[in-house]
Amino acid sequence: MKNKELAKIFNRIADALEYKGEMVFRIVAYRKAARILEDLVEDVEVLNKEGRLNELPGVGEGIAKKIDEYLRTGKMKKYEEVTKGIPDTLLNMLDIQNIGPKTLALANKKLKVKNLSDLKRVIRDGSLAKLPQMGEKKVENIKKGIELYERASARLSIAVAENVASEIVDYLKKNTKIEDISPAGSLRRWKETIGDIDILTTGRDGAKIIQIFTKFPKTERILAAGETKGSIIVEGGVQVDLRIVEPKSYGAALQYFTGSKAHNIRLRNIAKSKRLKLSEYGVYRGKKMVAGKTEYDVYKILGLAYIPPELREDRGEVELAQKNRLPKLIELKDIKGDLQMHSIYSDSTATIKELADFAQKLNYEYILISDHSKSVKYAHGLEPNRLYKQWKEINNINNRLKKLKVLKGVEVDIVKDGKLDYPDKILKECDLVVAAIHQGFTRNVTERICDAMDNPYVDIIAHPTGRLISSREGYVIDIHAIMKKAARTGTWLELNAYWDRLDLNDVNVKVAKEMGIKISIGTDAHSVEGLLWMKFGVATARRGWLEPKNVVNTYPLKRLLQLRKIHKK
Ligand code: DGT
Ligand code: CA
Ligand code: CA
Ligand code: ZN
Repeated sequence: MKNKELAKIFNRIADALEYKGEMVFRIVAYRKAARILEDLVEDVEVLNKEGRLNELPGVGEGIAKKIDEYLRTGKMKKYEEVTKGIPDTLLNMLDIQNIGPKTLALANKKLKVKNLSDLKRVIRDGSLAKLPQMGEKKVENIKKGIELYERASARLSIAVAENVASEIVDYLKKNTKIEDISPAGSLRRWKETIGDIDILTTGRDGAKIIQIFTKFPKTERILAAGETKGSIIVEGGVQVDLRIVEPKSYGAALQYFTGSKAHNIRLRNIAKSKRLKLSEYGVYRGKKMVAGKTEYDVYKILGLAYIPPELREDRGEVELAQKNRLPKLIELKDIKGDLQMHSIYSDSTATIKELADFAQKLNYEYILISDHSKSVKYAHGLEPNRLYKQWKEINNINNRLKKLKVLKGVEVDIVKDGKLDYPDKILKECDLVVAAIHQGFTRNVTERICDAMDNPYVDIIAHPTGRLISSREGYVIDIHAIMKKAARTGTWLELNAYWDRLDLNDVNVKVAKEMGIKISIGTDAHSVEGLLWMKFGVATARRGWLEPKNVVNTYPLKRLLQLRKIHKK
């Protein structure tokens, strides 16, 4: 399938145009085409053959022609034309926060910056700061951007890691005689980013299993292949470690290799205090093995309740397990609906009907359509008349649906001075209102969000910190002040389940719970498949110790709507 390949090319065209200082509206079409192709489930070649490219929202004639040209000839004139003379290493740097295309072009012209190490050099020797309109402060910000960029590119997103790991697990199940198998490490703990993927298994012929493992079709390099351990690099530069252990040690090994290291250290100390020895092979009293086959046995003999992997970060879970007072964590099956998603009315590829049909398959009771409001021009935000048109469509769909209710909502923009992008008259008519910042990331964001929470119709603050895990640090805000205000006004805070946001994060969500704030998990889907991101939201909620009662979208519809702050006063 050439979908991803084409998406990359369109993104590259947009990068190059940006670098050349082209007008925004010329760039938007390419970015949109890239996004559509990334999300597209059908094969773009098939669509093209059947002459159905124009069915894709946002694919106009110009883009369709370019897709066809590329599929027929393996080339795209426009791409070659706009990227001519600009090295890839330079365009890659557009992903660094705080350095824009203009600065990059200037650095290239005046200081011959062609790649990241050039850029670091001109920062070190002070020459970047001396360029017109630069200065120390801007350079300081670029430095921070580079740090984040390097940190993020060294680690994988949970979504990518989970995908790779499940492919490998399936491959091993199909091609070898393994018994038990499970991911371990940070992946099993559902951390938001993953350093490397650890997989653990039992099986008789270790060497043979490892051999087959190294033949996984996406293997790029074999780092090690022994009898109990294999290590490979797969496409995209991801390292995967496979370990084979004896069945009687499987639980102890799973416990050990799941970590975290800090959690394991706590356990080892508890073992010591009970005159036991804990290792990856088992729990021993003297020479006698007293536990190891299952993780439950290991925790039990240490006097602990079973601790779910998402809690194993030494954040107080060990103490509670000793008292048998661990939280009863939320599970995916507790989720009764999704409270953030976009439709084709703004910047998504999915129609409301498609979203509703898919939500029914997920056994949801409700979904909230929350398209962007009018000021968010780049996302085709809705003028009131289009919102009303959408509501009519929702009414029609609801009339036909049996099990699911589509809720009318909006992701209303918090504009300059904390005002909202729609008047109360409109917000009042919504079933639920999500509010968020999408512009003016540096201007008194805390005050603006707090002002928005004073509005009785604002139910949810979406992605409260605004970070993007791979590329953006987030707004300059006082998250504690925002939480205090949320607690006082009864506003719910979102845990955005999109894997590059996960915002609020695990740590903040735990604080919010302790402050009595209710959390709303929303996928912020921009396509039908985006609804499946819910699992990353729930995993992060579990890492933040949330129970079903802390999360509003575990409640049945009637109760959910009663929980709105408007009904509380
Ligand atoms: P990552 O890969 O950086 O996202 O994080 P992890 O947690 O997967 O770490 P990794 O892959 O280095 O090791 C997997 C697990 O093995 C880790 O969570 C705990 C365990 N482990 C590794 N090295 C040590 C160690 O030196 N001491 C202890 N107690 N456990 C370790
Ligand atoms: Ca790991
Ligand atoms: Ca590892
Ligand atoms: Zn948003």
